[in-house]
Amino acid sequence: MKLIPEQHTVPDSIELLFGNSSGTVADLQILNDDNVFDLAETTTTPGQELIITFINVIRFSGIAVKAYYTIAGGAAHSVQLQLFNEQTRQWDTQLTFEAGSGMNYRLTDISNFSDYITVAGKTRMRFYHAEQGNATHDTFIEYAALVR
Ligand SMILES: [Ca+2]
Repeated sequence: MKLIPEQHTVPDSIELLFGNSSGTVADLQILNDDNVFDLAETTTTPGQELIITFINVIRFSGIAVKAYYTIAGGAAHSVQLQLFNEQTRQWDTQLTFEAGSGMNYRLTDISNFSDYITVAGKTRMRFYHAEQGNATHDTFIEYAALVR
C-alpha cells in the first residue's frame, strides 16, 4: 500500500476588518500545534470579519478548518465561513459555525473551485459574523487550508 498525503495550501496573509484579534497568520498554518488565532467579536455590525488570503492556488477540492465559535450567554449567533466567488463577486457560505460547536477539524468539499481563484492565483476565505457583535463572543481558529 502506498500512502499519498493530502496537499494543503495554507494562508499567506490575513486582514482583520471587524472584531479584535490575538494571534498571527502563523497560527493558522500548522494543524494541531496548539497555536490558536483568537478572533474576538466587537459590538460593531458585522461583529467579526477576518479575510484569509491564499496565493499560488491552482486548484483545490475542499477546505479544511479547525475552529469553533463560543458565546457566554447572549443571542444564538453564528459565524459563516465563506469563499469569495470571482464570477458573481459575492461571498458564498461554505460552512456555518453555531455557538459551542467544539474545536473540531472539518473538511468541506468544494466542487466549483475555479470560481474562487483569481487569474493571479489568489483565493480569499473569510470568517464572517453578519449580525451586530457581542464582546463576550469569540471564534477560535486553529487551522485553515485549501485541500488539493
Ligand atoms: Ca495552529
